[in-house]
Amino acid sequence: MITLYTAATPNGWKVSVALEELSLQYDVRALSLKRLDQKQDWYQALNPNGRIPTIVDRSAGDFAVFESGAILVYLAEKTGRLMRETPKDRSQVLQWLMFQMAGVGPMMGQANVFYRYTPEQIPYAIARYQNESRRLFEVLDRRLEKREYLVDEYSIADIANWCWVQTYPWSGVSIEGLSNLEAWLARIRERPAVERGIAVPAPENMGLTAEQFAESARKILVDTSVPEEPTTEGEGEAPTEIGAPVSTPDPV
Ligand SMILES: N[C@@H](CCC(=O)N[C@@H](CS)C(=O)NCC(=O)O)C(=O)O
Repeated sequence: MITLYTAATPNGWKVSVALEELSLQYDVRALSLKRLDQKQDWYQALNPNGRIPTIVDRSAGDFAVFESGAILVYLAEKTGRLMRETPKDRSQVLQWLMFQMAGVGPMMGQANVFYRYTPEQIPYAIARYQNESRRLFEVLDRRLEKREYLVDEYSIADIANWCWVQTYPWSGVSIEGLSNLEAWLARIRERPAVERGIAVPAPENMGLTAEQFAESARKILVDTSVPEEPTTEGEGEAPTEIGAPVSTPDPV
């Protein structure tokens, strides 16, 4: 059994999609990013970075893994699935996984921050992160020419990239003219495990309108001081007082 600490964001979905694809048994602890659950001591003992997602593998001596890319590799190695076998193929899966971790995720995340959440509009920052995201989409599109998946067979590299790229409208980045990318987005979307994975957790944000979601995300960024309600979720002793985070939380 695996415990997944998560929230309804692309980095969280990467793990719930992989767990669904692998038919692994897991239970979900939904963290409220707005309430800063991720900054609590009990959680940072599992994830020193104070962000979601994290897994704890109960069948491996309560082994905790943080960083979504590392979690995907851990799950692939645990099951021998969603990863290619030869050293060269495996390297290619890792290359496209790292491409997501170091490029697509951070760039789209910053595009979201400047396009959606900052109270002040900074055109240079918006353009910089949207253009860089679009450039990365073009790299993916070229890679997917005559390929169904990034390393030919569906792998953790596809899961990682797909969970971010499919949120392109939220980042305000166009996929116009990128027909290989568009076909790949649709192909993966059809997978039942993906459909189940992106419905995890039964999120606080689900059922919100786009405007309500944006407002909630803006509050995470701008109002970082005091939680509105006490922490009741998660494991261990929930402290009665929550300190201000050391840095501005990043909602996605
Ligand atoms: N590199 C990390 C990034 C994790 C991350 O940025 N998570 C965001 C949600 S997608 C988060 O927890 N934000 C809340 C915060 O920064 O406090 C990973 O891939 O696991």
